[in-house]
Amino acid sequence: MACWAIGDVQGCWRSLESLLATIGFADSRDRLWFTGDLVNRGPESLEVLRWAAAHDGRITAVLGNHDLHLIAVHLGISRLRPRDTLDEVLEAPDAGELIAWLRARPLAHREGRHLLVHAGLLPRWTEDDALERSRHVSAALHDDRAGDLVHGLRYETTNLDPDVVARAHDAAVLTRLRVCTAEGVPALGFKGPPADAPAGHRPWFDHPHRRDPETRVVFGHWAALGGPHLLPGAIALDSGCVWGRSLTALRLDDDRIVQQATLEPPRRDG
Ligand SMILES: [Mn+2]
Repeated sequence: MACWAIGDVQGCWRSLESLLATIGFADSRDRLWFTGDLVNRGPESLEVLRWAAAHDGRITAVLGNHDLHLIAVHLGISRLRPRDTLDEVLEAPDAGELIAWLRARPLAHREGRHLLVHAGLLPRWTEDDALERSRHVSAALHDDRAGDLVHGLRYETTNLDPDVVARAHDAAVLTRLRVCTAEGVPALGFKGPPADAPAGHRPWFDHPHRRDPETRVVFGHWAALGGPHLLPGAIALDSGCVWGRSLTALRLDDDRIVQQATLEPPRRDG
């Protein structure tokens, strides 16, 4: 049995299929972790979602910002944006089931010494904090607070239940964080490389933090980081598949890295 962690797929089905063949993934034996953002920007989000939902028992996927955006559009809270490639999912006969599957994914998952999240943790958060916040966000996503939660996430409105606003903040950190101050104030709009971070901000994993020194946080989301990278206490797996670079798999037992050069036509509007 092998467990591989795979970076941001973003609808790049052909690259994923080829990577799975290269690592010899067998669903009778192996498991896969996904860093989230299974969908959007790439051409075949529907195929990726159908495959993932059909292999539910072998897959641990956390929610990314693009996954939450799809949920928000499906709920009628957000509209599609010009660069989105989600129409095929939304118009599919099984859209309801696929998006229900996505909504049931966590935002953080821990096994042994690995913690899986899409984006990152604030310096003052422990692993337990991240998991507890993930559970609270998931609970809100499952019930009638889902609309308010994704509304709060999208518009950062303050006229909502304070508890829902707090959940939306936690969800934004877990799915969008790249850089923050030492006090844990994130700059969520920043997408560039670390050298270009706003004054006083550093990558979330570079700050002194409260995490267990034995834990390694497996994350994606930050293509401009130029991953994959084995960092102190963290593993960056977004290697920019949808931007014409590659899709990365890392075997959690021994850090073996396998990459598939992108098979999709590259997006140039990053
Ligand atoms: Mn992302």
